[in-house]
Amino acid sequence: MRELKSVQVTRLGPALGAEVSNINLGTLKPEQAKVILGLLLEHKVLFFPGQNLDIDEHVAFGEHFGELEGHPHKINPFTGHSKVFELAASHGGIADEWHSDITFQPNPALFSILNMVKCPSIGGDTLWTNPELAYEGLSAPLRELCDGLTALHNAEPHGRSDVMTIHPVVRSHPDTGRKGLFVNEHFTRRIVELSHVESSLLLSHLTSWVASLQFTVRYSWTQGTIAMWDNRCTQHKVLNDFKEERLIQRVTVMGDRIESRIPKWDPFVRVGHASDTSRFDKLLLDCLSQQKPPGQS
Ligand SMILES: O=C(O)CCC(=O)C(=O)O
Ligand SMILES: [Fe+2]
Repeated sequence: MRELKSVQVTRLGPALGAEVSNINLGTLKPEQAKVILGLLLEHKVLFFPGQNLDIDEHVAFGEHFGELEGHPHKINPFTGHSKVFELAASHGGIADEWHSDITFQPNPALFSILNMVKCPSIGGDTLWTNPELAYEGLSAPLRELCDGLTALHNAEPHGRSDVMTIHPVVRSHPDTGRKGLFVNEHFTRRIVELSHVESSLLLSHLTSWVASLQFTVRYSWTQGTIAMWDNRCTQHKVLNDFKEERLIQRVTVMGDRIESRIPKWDPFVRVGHASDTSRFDKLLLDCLSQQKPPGQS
């Protein structure tokens, strides 16, 4: 109990993010895991500098929060650990587009827990943003429009365009009830109820709006830092501005359940109306034939 009281929390900005010290994640007790969950709800992304966990400690830390799952497409022979996903910059592992993790699956990642194994002496910061603030900052008519829409996400960045799902454009956090935008630059391809042209315009607005600096926090790494974020109410991206090796390992807590929302409108499909622009609707049609949108039986 004494150890819990001594945890120190320093906010890193008004939008989100806090650094937590005076806690040893390698010997975490269940009651301390509860404290971390409370802090995560409040700050959305937490940083624990100076932890220097080995792989087994990293996995054990993650298991306090639920079931872990390796990355569905990126197998990392290096770690030899099925639950640990690794990104090495020297092998192209730089996640430099805004995203939340694994949104191309019906049940995306809940929490991600990153170990900064090796960081460049300068550059390679990661940014997180708060999509709840971004949603709240939209005009009332645009919020209302977005509330009734769904979007197609797929794993095209991993060469798997065929792995796709549909999520609401706005989701409510199950623990806080706060609504946030749930479309991202990396995995979201199309708004289901809009035409291709309208979808591109709206997605481009929403994905750049969510990245507005006032909603973000930027973290400069030191080796051995653990970061943990809630994918239900954040997005992140790495700044690709470094030359030296940058190596991260991540464990992913699965189990996100996105509330099913009945879209206000039908999908934009024009069956039997083939034209030059039909190719833009192909992915949507393929997806709809694979699955029904949320809320439709
Ligand atoms: O390397 C980073 O800072 C973040 C990489 C990333 O997107 C992830 O681990 O989910
Ligand atoms: Fe990520």
